[in-house]
Amino acid sequence: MNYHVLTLFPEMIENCIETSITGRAINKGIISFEAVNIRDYATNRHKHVDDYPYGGGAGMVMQVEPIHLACNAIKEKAGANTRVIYLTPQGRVFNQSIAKELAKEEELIFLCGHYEGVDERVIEMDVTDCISIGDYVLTGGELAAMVVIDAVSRMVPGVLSNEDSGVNESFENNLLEYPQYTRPEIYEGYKVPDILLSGHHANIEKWRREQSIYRTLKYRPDLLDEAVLDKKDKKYLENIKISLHSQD
Ligand code: 6GU
Repeated sequence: MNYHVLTLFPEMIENCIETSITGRAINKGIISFEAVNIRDYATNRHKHVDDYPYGGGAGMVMQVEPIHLACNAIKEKAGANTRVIYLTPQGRVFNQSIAKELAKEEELIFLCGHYEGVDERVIEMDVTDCISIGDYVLTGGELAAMVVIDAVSRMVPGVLSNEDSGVNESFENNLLEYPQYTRPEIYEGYKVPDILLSGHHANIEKWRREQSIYRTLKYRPDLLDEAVLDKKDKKYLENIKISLHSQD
């Protein structure tokens, strides 16, 4: 996986991606990235990349030309059909299934906007996907690009050291993850659930499954509509729904 990030703040991307698991994946040669400074493609003397909006209004708009030139330069290496993802609150809301889908690509171009956004012709000419990371507004697309890159990278084979750790986790099958504990067994009176110390694997699996369902019902009931549940799961769910109702 090769990421190309178009940005006015390349150091923001570099600092972030070179840290932790994505940094290790770069060192292992599984992923690579380049942060491309859009300003390097400014054609005017002052290296301006933004201007006042036609029709008036607040703020500045990023110009089409430097972005288009930068995009074309990247596509020379990455291929003309490389997807160009523009991070914008107007995009499709990012989720785990989009992360998995993007992880299948070999090259991805991310465009980070600033100011009041980019000239609409960039979207018409170059952008293939618009992605938002949620219903709030950021000052720029860099953090959103990093969120997407992080989530996509961990779906690229070989990035996670234990391949398993990408399977039994939140949003897999639209269920939240079960709670985890490690030593010590008791901390300031707070105990690890007995079942996890029992050594009884089938019971532990059952408990974890039920915890996943319970948490999803409690914190993200919207996910349950899409969750794949078997007969036992459904029975458990009905029972906890009844007992939660009797509590209110
Ligand atoms: Cl992708 N960009 C910006 N600027 N703000 C956002 C966003 C993206 N997603 C949510 N808010």
